[in-house]
Amino acid sequence: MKVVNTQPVAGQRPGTSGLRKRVTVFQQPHYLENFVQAIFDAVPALKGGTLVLGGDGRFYNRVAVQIILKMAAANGVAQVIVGRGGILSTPAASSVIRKYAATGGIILSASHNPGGPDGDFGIKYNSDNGGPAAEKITEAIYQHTTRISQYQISDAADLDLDVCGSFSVAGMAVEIIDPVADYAVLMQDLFDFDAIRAWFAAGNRMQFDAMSAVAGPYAVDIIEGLLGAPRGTVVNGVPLEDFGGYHPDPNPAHATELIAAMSAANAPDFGAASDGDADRNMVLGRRFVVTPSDSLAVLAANATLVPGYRKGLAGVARSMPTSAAVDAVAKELGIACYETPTGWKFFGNLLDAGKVTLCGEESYGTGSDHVREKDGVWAVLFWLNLLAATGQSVEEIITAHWARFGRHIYSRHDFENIDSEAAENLMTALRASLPELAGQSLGGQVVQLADDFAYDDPVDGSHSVGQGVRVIFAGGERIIYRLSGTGTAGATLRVYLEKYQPDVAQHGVETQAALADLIVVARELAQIKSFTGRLQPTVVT
Ligand code: VG1
Ligand code: CO
Repeated sequence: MKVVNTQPVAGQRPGTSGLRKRVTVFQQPHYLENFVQAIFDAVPALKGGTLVLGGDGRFYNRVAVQIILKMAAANGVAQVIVGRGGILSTPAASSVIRKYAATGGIILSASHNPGGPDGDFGIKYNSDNGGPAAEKITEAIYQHTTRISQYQISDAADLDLDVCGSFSVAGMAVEIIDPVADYAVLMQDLFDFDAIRAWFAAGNRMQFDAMSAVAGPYAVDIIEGLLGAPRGTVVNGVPLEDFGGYHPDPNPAHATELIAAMSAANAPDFGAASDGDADRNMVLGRRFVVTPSDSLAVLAANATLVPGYRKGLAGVARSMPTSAAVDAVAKELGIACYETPTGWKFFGNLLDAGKVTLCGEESYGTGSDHVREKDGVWAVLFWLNLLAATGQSVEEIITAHWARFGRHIYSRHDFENIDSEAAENLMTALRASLPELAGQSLGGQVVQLADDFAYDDPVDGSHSVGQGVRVIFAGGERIIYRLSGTGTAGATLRVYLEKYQPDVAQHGVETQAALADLIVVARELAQIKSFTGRLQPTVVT
């Protein structure tokens, strides 16, 4: 065991989901070690406890796993459970933490950000409930990084990560597990695998694009293996350290191969994709895109068709920028609907307290109380179960949903990699304009409420401020502005746009056309062009 002298490195405050930086930043001497030591210092229970460890397999994953194993041994961790090859999807890590009652977990991922030597890396700590550590813990970790002077590490040899079994690193027990097995068992508890198997056997076809990321092994084992879908149903199913050079982000802008396959004349019945760490999902019908906000609402409305949710839902939750489609379902079901800040960590308390069963975000994230992360493969299996149980197509399910609840027309416009100072100035000016906005008419619509979203956690009473500017109109239209907390270069301004359309005759409209007026108002109100020099967003979802 060695004690290594070190100095604080600036900028190690975790963002929306852990610490994300360029790989080259993580490769700087002591950079990773400082942050990992700060985790051990901020969570004393890890001493003598069990730690779950794994990541999405991106470049630097294996190096980081070896370093963390040696540091865990030197910091007195009793046992580490690692996925074979250093692999665990984010939802699988969450399920393993819960199943083995671990003290916590370290997940190595920069999620949907590109990987490779010039790409991004990330690390985050999850607590014993399996979910992202609450803000007070991430803040404590950060505080430790600002005053760190030493870290502890063993000089044990590297462990072979590619064989399952029980091993030891400097006297600490290490259990290398199959990354898929426990997760696959959990999925079989929740979904009607027989019905889905029959759906495939009847000749229905699917394409699952794992985007050369960590969902590959999960999707292959579960969808092609247990559910009997034909080989080739999962494409890009082998995780690559650089995701083949692509953005492993399941949205229409980045999952272009899948969009093309689902638009073809002989398109499969169902399409799906997931992101770098397999917690996000996109689902598609034949020539039909489903927005994540609608997906959450449909899962909520139809949950009792699925064995794991047959008893109904305790409540639902969505992040503030996510559309109110699920609110309409909750109202009809007579259950509570919570509105939280962006980021999965805010769902943890609600799930732990049994206040909600399903939750989701507009950013292609959906999940339930089965784990404490959003879960891409779970969402896809939920949809497969609905397709099998109803015999309907994706388009039929969505259009029937709109007919029943109205359509919440929704889009997000991202302005990526803009100058950080310009982005801050834009938000400052916008916030300053809020007090005068209510009652004003913009583009013919009267502003009902304009504020900077703050959240009081109903379980632990914690108060989170500055969670996004919202401008809500009397007719229900909403414009939301936030700066991303997951990017690694410059700033990303996210503009979220929503309009409610109850009239069935109008449900077929093209999204951007239907939102055109609101888009103009949104850009003018925030003076996007004058602050950022940008006329158009770089990504539209
Ligand atoms: C984004 C999404 C947010 C999501 C977060 C982590 O954060 O907007 O909804 O929870 O990514 O998802 P931001 O701060 O960039 O808007 V993942 O799959 O990157 O862990
Ligand atoms: Co992710």
